[in-house]
Amino acid sequence: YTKRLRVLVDMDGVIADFEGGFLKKYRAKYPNEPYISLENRRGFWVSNQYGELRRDLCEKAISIWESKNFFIDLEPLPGSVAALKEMSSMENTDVFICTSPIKQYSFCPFEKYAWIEKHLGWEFVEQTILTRDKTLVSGDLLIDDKPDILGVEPNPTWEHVLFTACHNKDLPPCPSRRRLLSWNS
Ligand code: BVP
Repeated sequence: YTKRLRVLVDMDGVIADFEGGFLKKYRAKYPNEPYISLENRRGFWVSNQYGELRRDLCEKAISIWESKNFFIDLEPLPGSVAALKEMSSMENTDVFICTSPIKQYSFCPFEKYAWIEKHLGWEFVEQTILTRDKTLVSGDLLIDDKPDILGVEPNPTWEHVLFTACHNKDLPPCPSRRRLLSWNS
């Protein structure tokens, strides 16, 4: 018996370009408002940084990802589709997509499944876990761009591999945590 490797892969910021999709639709909807370039993004929460820029921009930012077609229109991040297909074709390896939907549930959960079918195919819809608490999901690795992944389970089974994104690229190096720079390099 060979132990299988279970890899959990986050969606927004790891396989789907949430930050790029957000900025494009925000600038289209609010062409006269200030914005934060991807180069200057700091901190996981887009809404927090926009709220710090000007108080009312927090809700304007939120209105973007709460809109219909926001999640389905996201572009895949470079190399992500090929990497997921290649990983799932490897021997003794199970790949799951593990993603947290936003609380406004009108469009996001449906569009996440539709995105996965569109870009990765039906096989991956079966491998999809929607949860607001990733500490409850067991796996060997969790590839995720969020620096702090917390929940009710204090000792998750997975090792968190931090996927580099515009908002976490300048975090002080943490020797105990592995990083994945991109799917291509
Ligand atoms: O569905 C995404 C977008 C949303 O949180 C979810 C993060 O999921 P994971 O990547 O952890 O799986 N989201 C929400 C806000 C603000 C809400 Br108020 C935000 O600033 N950034 C963000 O990604």
